[in-house]
This record gives sequence, C-alpha cells and structure tokens, in this order.
Amino acid sequence: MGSLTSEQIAQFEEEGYLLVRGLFSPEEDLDPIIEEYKGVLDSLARELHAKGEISSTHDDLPFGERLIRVYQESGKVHAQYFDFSLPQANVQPDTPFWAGPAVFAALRNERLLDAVESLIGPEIYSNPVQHVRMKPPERLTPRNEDGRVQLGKTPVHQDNGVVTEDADETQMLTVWFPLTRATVKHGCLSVWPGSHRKGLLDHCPTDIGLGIPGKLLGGSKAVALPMERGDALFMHKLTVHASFSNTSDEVRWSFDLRYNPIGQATGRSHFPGFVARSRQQPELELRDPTGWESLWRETRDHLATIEMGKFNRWNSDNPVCA
Ligand SMILES: O=C(O)CCC(=O)C(=O)O
Ligand SMILES: [Fe+2]
Repeated sequence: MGSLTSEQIAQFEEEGYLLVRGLFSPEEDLDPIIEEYKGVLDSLARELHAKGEISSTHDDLPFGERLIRVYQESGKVHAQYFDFSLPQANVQPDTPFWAGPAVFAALRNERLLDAVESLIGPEIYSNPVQHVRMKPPERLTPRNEDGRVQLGKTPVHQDNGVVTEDADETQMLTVWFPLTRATVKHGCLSVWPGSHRKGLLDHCPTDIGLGIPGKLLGGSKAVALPMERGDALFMHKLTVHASFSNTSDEVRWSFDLRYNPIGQATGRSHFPGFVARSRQQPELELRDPTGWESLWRETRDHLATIEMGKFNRWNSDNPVCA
C-alpha cells in the first residue's frame, strides 16, 4: 500500500514534484550508508597513498574534510569511485564503482518504496539511472586544465532528456535525498514548478553535461529546495531541475534514484535494474545485495569489451544550441 496522502499525490501531479519531510529516519536509514562510505573513502585514500598521490591517508579527518583533502591533494574528483553506476562511455575492466549492501538497502527501503508505490503503483523496478553525488565546496574543488571546476553545478535539465528515447513512455520517477543537510549554500536542488506539463524540451550538450537553453524556459522561475537529513524529493521525469554551486564549507552529499513500473524501458538498457517490489510476484524481488553487486560487476566487465552506443538523443548542431 502506498503511504502518501491524496493531497501529496495531487501536489506531485500539479507541480511535478513533491518534497516529503522526514520520510527517512536519519539514524536508521542514512547513518548506515555514511558508515559504509567511510570504508570506501578509506580504500581510496589508501590506494592513492600507496601510489604516492597523497601525502597521508588523512584518516584522522571526519568524512567530509577527508574527502576534500584527498581530492585536493590528488588534484582529482574521484566521483566514479563512489558511484553505484558506470560511466556512459569508455568503461574499463578496472573502472571503479561502489554497489555495497547499505546502498542496496537504501534502494529497497520500505518507507521509500511505500511512497514510490503511491506514485507509480506496486510493481516497482529499480531503474539503473542512479547516482551518489558528493559535491565539494566549489572553492576547494580541483579544476581541469581549462580552469573548469571538476564537479560543480548541474545544468538545467529534465531526467527524460538524459535517457534514451525508448523510455519516453516510461513512467520514470526520480527520488532525490541528501545524506547531509543540503541548504541553498550547499547547492541544493532547484525545480521549476509545473514544468512537467511543457513536454520534453530540447537539451544541448555542454561541457558540464546536457542542459536546456535558458531561452526555452520562457522566463519561468526556479524554486530552491533546501533539505534536511531524512527529507526526500520526488520528481516527475519531465520536471525541469538543476543544482547550483556549493558555496558552503561542507560537501553536499546526495543520492538520486529512479523507479519505473516493472516491464517498462529504463532508458539505459546497457545497465542493470532489478525488481524492488512486486505484490503480484514477490519471488521476483531482488533481496540479495551481493546479487546486485554482481549485476554491476558483470555489466562493467562486459561493457569494457564493447563499443558503447550513445546514451542520449541530442546534438549540438541543433539551432537552439547556438
Ligand atoms: O544533485 C544534483 O546536483 C542533480 C541531481 C539530478 O539531476 C537528479 O537527481 O536528477
Ligand atoms: Fe536530474
């Protein structure tokens, strides 16, 4: 049974998003994820230290400060090391990723799936378009040779725009939640209310990812959504959103997950999803975290041997991109 009220569901349909305060218990649901990632950061620090890329493993520092130091000293944002997904091109046999048990538990979280059920029904597939985002304070983030910050703001886009066309009829739902407080200064998520009723807008390739040209937004205004630990944001696949630079002194750390009804195209057919909940056929549910990790490992090993196609439909020669 779904857990959202009819008012909440109506708000989602009307505005294209719904912010649920306190959906998660920070201690029960979020802290285990943070603990798990401490181990991942520790492995990264040891590897970089062994290679002589950092002066110390910095294991005396708390998570966020340690992450910032490791990135700064190595001159690189090691985002892929933590992500529970793979790059969209150039996957190698040693491309790192993290698909650990606490992450898997988050994807299958009961409170989360109850809310998802209210919006897309009880036959729920975990769509593999998913990320952990640890956005360091911009002033402390390593830059590329061209001076561009390696991980900063997220361009204005619709999630439907970043998947392949086969998913255009898919009822894809995005769930975004912070592991640590995400205020405006941290570069929290911003949404354009009601934008999901405009259909799919043109996206243009930019040096920080796919983005909708400002002139297509018709002067409509974004709403910034500061969020506390435990809060969760649900977005329609056509809702226009972005996040801005992190001007705080802390890492902005979030998960974004997606779900769709079982049987619909995910829009990234190379990547593995799984049945998160099925009332009709509960035996189809994946409950084993090691099975999930293996799906990603096998996918990585396979993708390393083939030429991957393009993951989106957009071209920079579209006149609106000029
Ligand atoms: O967290 C961000 O900066 C962007 C997230 C996003 O685009 C999404 O969750 O779909
Ligand atoms: Fe997005």
